[in-house]
Amino acid sequence: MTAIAMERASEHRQPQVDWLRAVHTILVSRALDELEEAQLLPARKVLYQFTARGHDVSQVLLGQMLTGAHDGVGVYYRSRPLMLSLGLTLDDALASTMMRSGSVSEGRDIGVVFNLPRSEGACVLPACGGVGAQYTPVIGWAQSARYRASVLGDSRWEGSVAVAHGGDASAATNGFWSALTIATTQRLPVLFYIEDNGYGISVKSDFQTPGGNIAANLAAFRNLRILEADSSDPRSAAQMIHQALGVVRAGEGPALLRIIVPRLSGHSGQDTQTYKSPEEIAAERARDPLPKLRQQLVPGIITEQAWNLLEKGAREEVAQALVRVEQRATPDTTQTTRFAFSERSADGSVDVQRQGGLLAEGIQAAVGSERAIAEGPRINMLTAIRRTLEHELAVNQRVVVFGEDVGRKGGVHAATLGLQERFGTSRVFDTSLSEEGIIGRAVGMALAGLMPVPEIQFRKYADPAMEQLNDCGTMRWRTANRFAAPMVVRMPGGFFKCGDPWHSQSNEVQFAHAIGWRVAMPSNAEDAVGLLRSALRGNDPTIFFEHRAMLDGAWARRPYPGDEFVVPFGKARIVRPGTELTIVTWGAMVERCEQAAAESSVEAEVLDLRTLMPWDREAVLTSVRKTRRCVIVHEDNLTAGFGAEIAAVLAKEAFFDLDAPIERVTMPDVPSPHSPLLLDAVLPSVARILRAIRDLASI
Ligand SMILES: Cc1ncc(C[n+]2csc(CCOP(=O)(O)OP(=O)(O)O)c2C)c(N)n1
Repeated sequence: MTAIAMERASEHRQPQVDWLRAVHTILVSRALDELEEAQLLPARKVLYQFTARGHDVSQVLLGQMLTGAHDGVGVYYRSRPLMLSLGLTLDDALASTMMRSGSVSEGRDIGVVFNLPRSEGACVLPACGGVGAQYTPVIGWAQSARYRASVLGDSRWEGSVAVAHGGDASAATNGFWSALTIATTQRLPVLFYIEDNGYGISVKSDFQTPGGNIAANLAAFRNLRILEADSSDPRSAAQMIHQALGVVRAGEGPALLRIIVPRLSGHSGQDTQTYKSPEEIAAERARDPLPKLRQQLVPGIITEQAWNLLEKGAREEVAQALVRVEQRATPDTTQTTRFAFSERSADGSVDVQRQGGLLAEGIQAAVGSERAIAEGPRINMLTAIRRTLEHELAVNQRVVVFGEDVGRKGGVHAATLGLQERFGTSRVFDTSLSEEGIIGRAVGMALAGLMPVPEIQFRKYADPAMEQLNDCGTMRWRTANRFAAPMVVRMPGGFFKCGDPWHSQSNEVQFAHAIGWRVAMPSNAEDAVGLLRSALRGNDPTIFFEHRAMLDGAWARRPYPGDEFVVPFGKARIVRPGTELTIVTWGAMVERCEQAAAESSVEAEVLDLRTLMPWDREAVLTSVRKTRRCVIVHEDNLTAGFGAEIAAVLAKEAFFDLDAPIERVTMPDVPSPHSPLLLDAVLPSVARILRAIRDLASI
């Protein structure tokens, strides 16, 4: 343990609870819940209400103990007392549920899905509506705390911890188990803080974990300290929270604290709790920690009179907050489409998010150059990717590369070969086999100021990570540009000699359709270098699709274009100029289209889109307006493939310029088949493309 960590650990031998402040926050939280339940929900001024009554006392105590300079907290929809304890103002809390401007999401997200950007003090990572989604980003934060202290030498991060706050049912989710595996195998400073109210909406805890006690079931889990507490004894609960945090803060590895709490009303405002008997409800009420806290503090620590004043004061405070919040403006509807991606202000400067990524910390990457300075012989796309990663790792200490088999083996495709040897195991590392864990961890790392470069071994295996990918993509928008998690997800996919439904999927359209992701699909080594570098120096999350057929394909080889070479997103490349027909394509189909165009007697112009989000509409429209005919070629399935989007834009924008229907040459709507014979029968072949060119030219 370092000196600073030891000092911080000793500070925490006794709970540092400011009882007056705690009681004040608890009472404000109660009054807020009561106001919403009794008035604002029936009046439809609040549309979603999640009471925290019963959960409030222990949450506020936890919040008071998160005193690290860079503690990271993952919360869920019932975390409002914790948020108030961490510094969320009463007005902002109420403005969030009432969907007023100046709130944490500007009315874009449910009012209990909170976040709290902080350059100093406990930072609350943007919460999600999905149960269990909070866990793996917290892991990324914890790993980054260690990285920033030990690799970047930033002592302010020493002793910082990450806390994941969830309910008992959330301990059944993939995210929980993924996070638990990573935290315990890597001995990360993480506290799993599980509030067990006995229910997930109406389903009892023994459907979530056998016997209903996750702490008991994890007793044999290695590298995990287990603690239990009951909120109806608030002072000893405070002691247990303090002890659990002390373990984690002292660098002794992760801990899990299960704390029993009553849920004093329905799951949400809509839930009438018909599934509970009157006896069960009465028993829950009897466990309300607030009267117990009063018994424990009055009169020894707080006088009866002071308590009563606090109670009255809290109700008045909330009533006054309501008056102020009702005067706040409703969110500006003209702004709703802003901040799906990083944006620039009128003066050209980036409208930087408050937290997440490098720009938020004032670190500006070199712009690079669009001029390729060809160096040496032609190299394959795989080497081009490896070399670009190597250079960016060398010039930017915040870049970290990780995934399954990425470390010692150098990746199953060999894209990271030798990188761990050169940069060490903190910067290039293997992960457990959990794609949710890989992407969720990357989210937490990006939020903690690193540039994560996770690898998904094969495109299809992004499926288990889709929740984290989607939540990452929407983060900037749903926090109204308070948070963003720029990263580059490398993802090999597509056919390679043979196909199969697991390793050969392309389905790039899924990411183009998801909100907030930039999508690159290079066809050759030079573009791979430029696009990867642009993404690594960018301010948005990016999917970098590495086509397996092109990684070592002869056609895709190009000289290395230099260490500063960048290709901007949204700029198509004219692979072959022509005047009679336009072929729009990307990825592995570019080579086939070029060949088909060369073999045809038609003057076909071949456009390689290079990126699908954004895609170069202008280049396509300009070409089609000139040639008046268009064939779109992609490897992905026909129905709702990205070609459908291009065709829809052309149908609207170039309707009167077209002399023939828009044609699509794609895979039919089946998965990629394994037998090369079957694969060849369905992949767009040079012959099929050629036929489409000829047919279209003859109309
Ligand atoms: C992934 C996902 N599945 C289902 C839901 C719907 N849902 C919301 S809360 C909830 C129960 C969660 O219970 P628990 O984690 O114990 O927390 P509590 O509400 O009891 O505090 C469910 C099923 C959801 N939000 N996310």
